[in-house]
Amino acid sequence: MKLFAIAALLLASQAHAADIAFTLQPATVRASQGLGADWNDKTKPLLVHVGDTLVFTNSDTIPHIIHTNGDPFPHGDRKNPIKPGQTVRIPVLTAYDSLRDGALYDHDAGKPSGQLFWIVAQ
Ligand SMILES: [Cu+2]
Repeated sequence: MKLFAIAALLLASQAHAADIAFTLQPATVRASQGLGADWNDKTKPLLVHVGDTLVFTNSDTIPHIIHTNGDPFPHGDRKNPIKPGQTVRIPVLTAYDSLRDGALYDHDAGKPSGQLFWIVAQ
């Protein structure tokens, strides 16, 4: 009975898994959209589920490293930034609510300078 419940949960979570695309626009575009330097709008955080894959495209003109403290996915590779024009697949591993726990942000820019990335992983 217990195994059945676990199997049902696994099936449910797999049925849920999806590729969630996010394109980081160039800084000039973000500014023109009223975002300042932020990567997206705090009032419209990117919604993902644990098990999904974030398909992140860097359409900005400079490389980026996504700063996290381990949630909802590991910190970006400091030696291998996401280059302009590059798309990477990032598995969403844990729940995280950036509205409650703090925005992710560009590792090199640092939190005080903005470049915040609002994401809610359920
Ligand atoms: Cu960092």
